[in-house]
Amino acid sequence: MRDSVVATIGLGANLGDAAATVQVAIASIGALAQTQLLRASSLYRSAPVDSSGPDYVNAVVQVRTALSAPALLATLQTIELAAGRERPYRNAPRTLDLDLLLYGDAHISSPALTVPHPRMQQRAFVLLPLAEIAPQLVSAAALHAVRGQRVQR
Ligand code: PH2
Ligand code: MG
Ligand code: MG
Repeated sequence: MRDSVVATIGLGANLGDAAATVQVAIASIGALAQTQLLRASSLYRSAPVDSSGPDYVNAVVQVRTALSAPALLATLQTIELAAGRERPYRNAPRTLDLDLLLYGDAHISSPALTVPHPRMQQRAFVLLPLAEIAPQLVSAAALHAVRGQRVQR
């Protein structure tokens, strides 16, 4: 793929059949135009962080994509909508959340998108699956800092 970038995407769901939704979303991401799925983590069960409702199912994937960051974000939002995503309030329980965590080594700060994701280093439900597929991106200190959060593979 020409002019492509490795992007890292976090998946989360805690309404409906969350595990099935996350599996379908991984397949949908792999089917995106100009995008190739490189690695997908196992599914993890995690306690809600600053959120409510049932436990979440979380995962992280890496893709190689020729889509720009805004184009990738827009396509991820169409996958969220197809899964019935509603946004009644911040951090509400959700059928599917797809977060662009990293886009190569880009630093992006726009009203619509902040990359690297500003809270990823504080969240075990991101760091543990990320460490499974890209250990070089996760420091021992970061893992140590989130050791109190309940996350189970
Ligand atoms: N996502 C949030 C807020 N809290 N907690 C868990 N365990 N998993 C998530 O994916 C999650 C969360 C906002 O996107
Ligand atoms: Mg999120
Ligand atoms: Mg989100």
